[in-house]
Amino acid sequence: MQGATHIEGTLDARGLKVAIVAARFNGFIIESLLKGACAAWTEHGGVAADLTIARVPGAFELPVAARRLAASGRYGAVIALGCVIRGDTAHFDYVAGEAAAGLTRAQLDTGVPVVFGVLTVENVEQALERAATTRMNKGGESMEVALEMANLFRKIGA
Ligand code: INI
Repeated sequence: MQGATHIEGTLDARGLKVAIVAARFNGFIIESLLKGACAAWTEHGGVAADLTIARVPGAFELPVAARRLAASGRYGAVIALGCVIRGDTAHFDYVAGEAAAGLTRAQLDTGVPVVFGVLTVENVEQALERAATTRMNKGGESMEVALEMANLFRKIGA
């Protein structure tokens, strides 16, 4: 609407600090997501020194680490990368559900954007499809969400 104040975050990584917390479980998928996220970071002008990458055992550990990183006040956004495959586990619903609920809580508790870069898929094929490094994958998409949200919050201010 004309006359209204429109605010939107850009994808500019310059001057921003972002943290990624990545699970080691299903590591072959996670490394591809991480590659995608790092490629997007560089593509949008980010420098390596402004990016922190923390590792946790599995998706279930992502929320507590994401919350700690977010609460540190050092980052404009935090990205959680994980991969939960239904076929692998009877506790898929617990791991995936708690990761989603915990990451939501982490961002609401801290006011820092926490991006849900967790694949929740039926099988390895679906995971590989979403993690392919030949094009923008879930890791790259997650980085772009982090940049947009961090820049939006910079515009909104405290
Ligand atoms: N963690 C994952 O990230 N993905 C999975 O598919 C998975 N499965 O299949 O169990 C998984 N389990 C480990 C879990 O995240 C915790 O690390 C573990 O339960 C210890 O808290």
